[in-house]
Amino acid sequence: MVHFTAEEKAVVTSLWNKVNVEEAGGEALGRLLVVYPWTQRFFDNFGNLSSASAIMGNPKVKAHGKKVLTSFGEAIKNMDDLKGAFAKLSELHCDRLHVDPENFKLLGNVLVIVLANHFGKEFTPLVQAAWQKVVAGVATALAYKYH
Ligand code: HEG
Repeated sequence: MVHFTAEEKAVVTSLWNKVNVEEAGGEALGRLLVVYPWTQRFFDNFGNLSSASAIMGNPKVKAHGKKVLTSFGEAIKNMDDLKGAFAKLSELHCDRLHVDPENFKLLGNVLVIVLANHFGKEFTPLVQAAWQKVVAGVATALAYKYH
């Protein structure tokens, strides 16, 4: 499992404290659905996903993106035990939702791009490196209960 240095924890936490989970969550989930359109199959009850602008403006996408990113915040509080923090959600995504765990990696990388867009120069290579570890750790933790 990934290990985070004190410095990595500090840069990750300090950026996270400035993230608007509603805005960034909607943007990350929306971009996932636009860039990797096959991910739309999990959200067939979300209404109009017929174009990039429909997806980015869809209130259900925004609401679910907020939910996902709020839950992602648990990672920031539990960087020493991502597996424990996401054990229940891993079971849910495997047993009930049947989400292919490859999608967790895709969402993580989209989230990094959203953060890079938002924070610009503040998102230095070192900050990015720490965040890539977080999103990879969350993807591994969410896949852990798959069988
Ligand atoms: Mg998942 C539900 C978190 C990636 C598809 N996701 C949920 C819920 C949470 C969550 C907290 C609500 C659980 C509940 O109702 O008890 N999701 C979560 C995280 C991440 C993630 C933290 C990755 C960082 N999810 C993810 C991806 C997909 C997906 C990549 C599909 C491409 N999630 C999914 C679906 C639902 C949830 C289909 C159920 C949505 C609903 O119908 O309410």
